[in-house]
Amino acid sequence: MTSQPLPLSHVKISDAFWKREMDLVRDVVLPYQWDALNDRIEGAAPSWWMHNMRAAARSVAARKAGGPYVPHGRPDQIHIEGPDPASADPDAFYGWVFQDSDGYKWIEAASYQLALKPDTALQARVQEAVDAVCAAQEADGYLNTYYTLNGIDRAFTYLKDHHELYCFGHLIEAAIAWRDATGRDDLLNVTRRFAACIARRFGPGKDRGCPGHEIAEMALFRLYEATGEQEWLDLANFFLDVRGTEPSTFALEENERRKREGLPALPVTASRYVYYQAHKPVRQMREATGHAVRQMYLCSGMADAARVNRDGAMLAACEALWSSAVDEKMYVTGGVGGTHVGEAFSLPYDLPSDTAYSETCAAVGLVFFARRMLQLRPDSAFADVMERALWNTVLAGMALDGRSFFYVNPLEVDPAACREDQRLSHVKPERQKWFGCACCPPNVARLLSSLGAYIATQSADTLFVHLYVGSEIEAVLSGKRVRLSLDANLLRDGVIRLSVTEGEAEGTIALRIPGWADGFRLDAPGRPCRTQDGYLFLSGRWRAGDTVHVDFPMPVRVLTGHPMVKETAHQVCYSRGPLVYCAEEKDNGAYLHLLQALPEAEAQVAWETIGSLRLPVLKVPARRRQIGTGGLYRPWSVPDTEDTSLTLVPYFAWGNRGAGEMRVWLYD
Ligand code: FUB
Ligand code: ZN
Repeated sequence: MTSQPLPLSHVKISDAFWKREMDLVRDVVLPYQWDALNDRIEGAAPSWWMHNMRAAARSVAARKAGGPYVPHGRPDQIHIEGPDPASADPDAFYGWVFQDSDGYKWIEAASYQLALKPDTALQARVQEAVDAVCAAQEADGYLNTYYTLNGIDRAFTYLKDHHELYCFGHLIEAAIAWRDATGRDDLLNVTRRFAACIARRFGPGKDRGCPGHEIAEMALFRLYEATGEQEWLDLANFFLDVRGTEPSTFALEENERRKREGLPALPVTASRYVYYQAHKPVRQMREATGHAVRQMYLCSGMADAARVNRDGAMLAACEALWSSAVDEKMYVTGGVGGTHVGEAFSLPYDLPSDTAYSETCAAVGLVFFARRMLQLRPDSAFADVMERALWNTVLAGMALDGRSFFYVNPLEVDPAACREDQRLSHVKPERQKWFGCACCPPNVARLLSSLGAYIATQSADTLFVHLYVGSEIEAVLSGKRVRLSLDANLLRDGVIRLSVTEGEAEGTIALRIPGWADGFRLDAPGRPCRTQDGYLFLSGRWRAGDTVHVDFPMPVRVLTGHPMVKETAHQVCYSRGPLVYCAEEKDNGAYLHLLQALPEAEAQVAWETIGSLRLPVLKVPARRRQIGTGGLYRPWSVPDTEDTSLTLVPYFAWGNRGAGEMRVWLYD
């Protein structure tokens, strides 16, 4: 029994915490990011997004008027360093080959906000962005500013690294969101024309090829489901089926490039492309490998394929990849990607805290994958991970004031080491205003703005509630429309109240039993109830006024890592509900590694203000090891310690009070 997310306009978020996050995205993050896309933020790395769109539009217009093609001729670079925007060549491309995608994500995020609440000023801004994209489209439908400006004859010749299909995927997501929010199909038509241009080139009996950075797959499934147009389903399936087959399309294109550079050809075997998840046919994949964001996006597309095509072999691969990613390679914060070398998954159980990569986008991708697995097979294990990634790493990616961002999400930080030690050069102890490679900030914006699509999914006769985010939900149960009010505040406790506010229908409401809950107390007199796969299935007739209460007790939990995780040996971390906690220097002084947790001692919940938020912190009895006297190596003796009490803050809120040390794992 598969299920579908509800339309965004059918889930009105009222939750005290999450409503603020969503409003922050609308009121602060989107305007800020619009300025970033237009290179108007002083002291921040330029985005070049609007610059590149306008330059491409001029190039296209000049040719439409009969002028010659004047490429800037650097079609082999992955990044073109720009000068100060004020002195930039107006007709040149600057930034990464995937720069177009930043603005597409912004259009998508802004459109989700428009779907929730009309806003003339925001809509006008998005229209400006949409118009800029439409104007940059080539006459044959091709749309990518990097190749338009640097050498259109090289389009589609280096899919492995040059991200045209990645930008295409983000364009699809933006176009559907914009159409759904406003009814305007300008961007969707442009997207269809680009999709048709791609489908003329790639497909059975045409060129073989697939995205070097996945996302087009899941986006094409969405395009197919949004339009019913078969060709996009065919293209999505083609990209998945070609991936990892012999001879490797990535090797073939790499060899073409090498030939141009006078270099000898490389073997064309797929097995070399583990990093790109193109080392074997996708249905044979069992281990999460390579670049973490790519892997998560591929898994999301595979899960869509498993559902849409009812493909059992694809589902088996998804289940195995899920288990590899989540049971062996995920941080306690729901982050994935243990190594900064290639922003990638490392070996099973290799989860270093200080050199962690745990890119914000990879956690966003894990949320995408989890929701798709839930659509295939409701199992609370998927929702537990979705919630963990969302509440911890995704939220940590953005400052509480919405004005700065983390790309990398370490579990241990020493700002001095980050400054001095090259091995930590990727770890920023403070959130940044923007990035030259700015994939993460707009990814957080689009996920938070579409949170309603993750809270619940529905099948013909069942509404599954996966996330306890207070909201007003309009669902269809066995063909009948009902309105429900979901009351929750997980910062406070695990008490959930679900009431029917309008309508009458027969069917089932399935409430997730969170993995963090210490059992549950259900109050639903007379309502037939059973539990399965971590959900509480409540069935029967639902009428306005019906109310169900569930208390999911939310004790403080002291966690330890799997014994094979070397990094967490003899360490513990604290969590409560979906939140993982960490110690910061601001509350606990420097040298956090000298702290010794006392896991058996009781922790207390207290409320403190961080930024402008009242948040639950933990007060935990602990000991502080004394530095004492003696040299670098000393005779062992029972360590001298001093009793102390630690203040632990939610991981998502760390780094909002200036730079300082931070640790999630404490020695026990
Ligand atoms: O390559 C596009 C995006 O930039 C990736 O998803 C991120 O990991 C960063 O490399
Ligand atoms: Zn990113």
